[in-house]
Amino acid sequence: MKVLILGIDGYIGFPLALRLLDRGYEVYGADNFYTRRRVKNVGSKSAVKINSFATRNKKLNNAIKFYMGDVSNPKFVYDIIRDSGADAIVHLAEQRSAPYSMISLKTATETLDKNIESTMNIIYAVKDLNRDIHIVKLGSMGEYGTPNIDIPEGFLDVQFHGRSDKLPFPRMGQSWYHLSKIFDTYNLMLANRIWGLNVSDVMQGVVYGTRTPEITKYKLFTRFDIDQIYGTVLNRFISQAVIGYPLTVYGKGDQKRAFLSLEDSVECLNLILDHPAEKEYKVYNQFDEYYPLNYLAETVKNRYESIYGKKVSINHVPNPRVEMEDHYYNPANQNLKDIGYRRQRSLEDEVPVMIKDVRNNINTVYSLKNVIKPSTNWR
Ligand code: USQ
Repeated sequence: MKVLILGIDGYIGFPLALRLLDRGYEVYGADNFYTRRRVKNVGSKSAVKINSFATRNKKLNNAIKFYMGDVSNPKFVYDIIRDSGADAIVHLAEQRSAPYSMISLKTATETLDKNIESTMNIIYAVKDLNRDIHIVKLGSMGEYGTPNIDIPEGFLDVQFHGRSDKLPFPRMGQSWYHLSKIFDTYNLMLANRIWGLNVSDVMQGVVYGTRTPEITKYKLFTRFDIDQIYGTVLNRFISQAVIGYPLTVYGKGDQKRAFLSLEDSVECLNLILDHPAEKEYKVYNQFDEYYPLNYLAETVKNRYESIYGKKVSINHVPNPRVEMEDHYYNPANQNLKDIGYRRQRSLEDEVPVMIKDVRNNINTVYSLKNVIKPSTNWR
C-alpha cells in the first residue's frame, strides 16, 4: 500500500513513517519544516536532539519519497497526490499548538486559515483525482471540550420532541486551534456526504513519549518539545523534573484529559490504515486512558524521586487558559478497540524511559529553561 504522510518531519509523522516502512508500506511524505521554524521563532528547539530530514532519510537509504512544500498550497497538494499515486493519505500537517493560536489575531487567523485550507485542499484533490483514497485526518479530543455527559465517538443518539436521530456530537473546543479542527470535521463530513469520500477522522488525545521500537532500532529520534507553546503537558513535566524546575500544573489540576503514548498513537494510525473507511465518515477517539493532570504530576514526581532520590516539587500556577478545572469526563474509544487496538505502553511504562532520554539531553533542557514558564494567556 502507498501511504502519503503529510507532516512527515513531525513528532508523530516521523515515527509513523518508520513503522510503515518496517511493515512493508511504500512511504511518501511531505513537509515544509514549518514546525522546526516556528519552534525556533519562540526561542526553543527539540529538547531531544534530532537530525535534519535529509540526514534521517539518508540513514534509511532514502526509502521515503519526499516532497518539500506547503499543504495549504492547492497546486502542491494536487501534484503530490497525483505523483505518489497514494492509496491513503495521513494528514498530520496542521498548526498543532493551542497556545500558539491564542497569542494574537494574527496567529488565530493563521491557524484557522492554514488548517482549514490544507484539509480542503486534500478533500478537493481526492474528489478530483481518485475518490478511492482513504483520508486519515488528525483531529483532536479537544474538539469535544468537557461536556457534563459521556463523550461518544463523533455522533450522539438524540431524542427530541418525540423524534430521534443520530447527530454530530456538539463540539465545544476551547482554543482557535481546536476550532480549526472542528471546521475540518464538518468539512470532511460534508465531503463524505456529497462525494462518498472515505474518511477516518481521528480525535486524538494528548500524546507523550520519546520512543517507539523503530526509533530505538534506527537510532533516529523524533522531536520532543517542552516550551510553553509547543510542549505538551507530560513531556513538559518530565523535562521540568529533570532540571529541578517545579512542575507547572495549570490551576487546580483536576482537569481531565485523554492521553496515549507515542507508540500507541503510531500503532493506532497503522491499524486505521489497515481498516480503511469505505465510503463512510468514521470517527475514532484515539486515546488509551484519561487522567487528571494532578495524577500525571504525582506520577512524574514519585517516579523521579524513587529512581534518582532528588526532590521534585509541584507548583499550581495561575491557569493561563480558560478551561474547567474540575469536571466530569468520560469519553469512549470502542471504535479503536473494535479494529484491534490494545495498549502497547502504559503511562507507568513510559515515564522512566522518557526521564532517561531527557536526562541524556540535559544540557539542552537547561538551555530552554526560559521558555518553560507559561506566558500565553487566553484572557
Ligand atoms: N497543562 C498544564 N501544565 C502545562 C501544560 C499544560 O497543566 O505545563 C494543562 C493544560 O491547561 C491542559 C492540559 O494540560 O488542561 C493539556 O494541555 P497540553 O498543552 O498538553 O495539550 P493541548 O493544548 O490540549 O493540545 C495538545 C496538542 C494538540 C492536540 C491536543 C489533544 O498540542 O495538537 O490536539 O493535545 S487534546 O488535549 O485532547 O485536545
